[in-house]
Amino acid sequence: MDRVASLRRVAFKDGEFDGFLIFNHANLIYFTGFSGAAALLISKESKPTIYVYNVNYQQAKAEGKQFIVTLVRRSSDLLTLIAEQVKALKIKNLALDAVSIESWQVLAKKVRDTTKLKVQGSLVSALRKVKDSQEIEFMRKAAALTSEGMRVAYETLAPGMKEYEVAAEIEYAMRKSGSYGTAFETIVASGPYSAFPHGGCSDREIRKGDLVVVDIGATYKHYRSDMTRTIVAGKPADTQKRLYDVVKKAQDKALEAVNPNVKAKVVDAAARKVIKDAGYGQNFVHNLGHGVGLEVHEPPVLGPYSKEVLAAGNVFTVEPGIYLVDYGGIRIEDTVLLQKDGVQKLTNGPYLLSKE
Ligand SMILES: [Mn+2]
Repeated sequence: MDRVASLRRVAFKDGEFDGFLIFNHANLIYFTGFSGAAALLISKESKPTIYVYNVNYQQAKAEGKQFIVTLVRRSSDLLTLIAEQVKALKIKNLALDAVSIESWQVLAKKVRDTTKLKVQGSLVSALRKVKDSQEIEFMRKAAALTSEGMRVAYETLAPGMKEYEVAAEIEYAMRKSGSYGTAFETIVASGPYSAFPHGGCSDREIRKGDLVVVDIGATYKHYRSDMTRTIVAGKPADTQKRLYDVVKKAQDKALEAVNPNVKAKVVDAAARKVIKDAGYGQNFVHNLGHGVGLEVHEPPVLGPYSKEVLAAGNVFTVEPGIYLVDYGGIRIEDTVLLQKDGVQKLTNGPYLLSKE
């Protein structure tokens, strides 16, 4: 309910809006605490209304005590119910977080005599960027589960195994320790596939000496985590070690640059400089990092063109990489929390290129 109050504060303060309609799934979880709502209508004073289909109605009544729960019957229609409520509450300027073009057209038509619509999702993402203490607690747990998965990755990975077998062991370990599910599709990308940042996970057999990029995430109570280590199956070669040291140094430099009020692009540049100076500037083909929370990719973006300024309460990844086509790739990633007094890693694991 606090979160609804926060949105009211930022959205209604100067009178630009007197209503806010939430459609985005992650935003609905953020405000309601559960995943069954189809929409949420927040007005200035009255209790917020959540709209739910029959399948989620009982759960919504049980878990959504601070909301008016409106059932969307099969004979009725979500946008009609919302339009009726918007009119009943005399909302004149309605902000929406996100909406399909189709729904926009239908809703705009239904309220055309009474209400102006405007998409203003950035107000919600600004709130979601700064995690509260409960969110941080859940993200610490998700990160601990992810770290456990990585521990098992080091333990299991060996030449002769298929990529999916390693993924299965990791996912099983995370799940058994309490993960609600994977935060995204597990990546175990070996040999030449490690050179593709989103190299996936296939039935390829891992060979001795392969670089293997392991990019995994657990979920806890809707909150996600994201972590990568690159592991050599067997004994690492000198070139592999040299590349690894560059990527590790890039991550260290980026973390040194992180503090409240620093521009995200400055942090990206700190990592990028290390990789560029080593001669691999062209091979770091993605942003340094991204926010994590209810979604695995959310604001703030840490990249060369980012306009974000980092702030206490942000949770994001720091994940430099070097990718050499036909050779392989190396990425090191941790999910970190920025607090007033500095940055803290939420994911924890060794920076070892091999267990040997
Ligand atoms: Mn990531």
